[in-house]
Amino acid sequence: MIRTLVLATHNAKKLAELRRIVANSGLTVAVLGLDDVEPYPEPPETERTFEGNALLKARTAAAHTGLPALADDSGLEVDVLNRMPGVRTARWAGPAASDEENRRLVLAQVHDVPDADRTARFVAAVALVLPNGYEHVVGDTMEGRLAREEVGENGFGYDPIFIAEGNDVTNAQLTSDAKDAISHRGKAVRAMVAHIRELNEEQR
Ligand code: ITT
Repeated sequence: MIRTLVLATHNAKKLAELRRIVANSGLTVAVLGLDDVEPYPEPPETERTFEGNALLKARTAAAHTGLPALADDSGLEVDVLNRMPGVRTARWAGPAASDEENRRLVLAQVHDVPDADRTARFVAAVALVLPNGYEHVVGDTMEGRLAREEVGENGFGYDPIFIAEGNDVTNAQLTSDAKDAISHRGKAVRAMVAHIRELNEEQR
C-alpha cells in the first residue's frame, strides 16, 4: 500500500500545486515535501526528455528517503522556437535565471511573431518511483499560445505569458482550481493518482 508520498521538487510553487492537486483528488496519503526529509544532493537534470528527468528526480528521492517518491519535470514548448525551451525551460536565460528573466527572454525571442504563430504548450512528466524499484511515468500537456506581455499575478513561472487554448486571459489570471482543471500538471497528476489507487487495490 502506498500510504506516504514524497513530492520531490525544490520549486515551492510547483510543490504547492502538486500538494493541492493530490489533496483535491481525494487520495488518502500523507504528503511530504523535501523540507520534511533529510536533505540530499539534487541530481543534475541531464536527460533529454521530461520523462527521463522526472524519473531521475523520483529515483533519487526514493533512494534517499526509502519512501515512495513523486517527481514532476515540466516545461514550455514554443512551436516557432522549434519546441524550445523544452527540458531547458527552468534555465533558459542562464543557470541561475529568475522566472522573470526567463519570461522576458522568451517574449523577446518571439517579439515579431504574429498571434497565429505564437502557439506553445506546457508539458509535464510525472514519475512515481517506489523503494522496491517499481517505476511508472505519465505525461500530459496544456496547449495554448504566448501572450504579448506579462499579465496576472497567480500561478508561477511562465504563467503570466501563457494563454491556454479556449481562454482569453493568461494562466496567471486563472484561479488555482481553474488552472488545475486544464493544466499539464493537473491532468498528469490525476492520472497518476488513478494509477496509485489501482496499485493499492491490487495489494488489498
Ligand atoms: P524541480 O526540478 O526541483 O521540480 P524546477 O523549477 O527546476 O523544480 P523543472 O526543472 O521541471 O522544475 O522546470 C520547470 C520549468 O517550467 C520552470 O521554469 C517552470 O517555471 C516552468 N513551468 C512548469 N510548469 C509550469 C506552470 O504550470 N506554469 C508556469 N511555468 C511552469
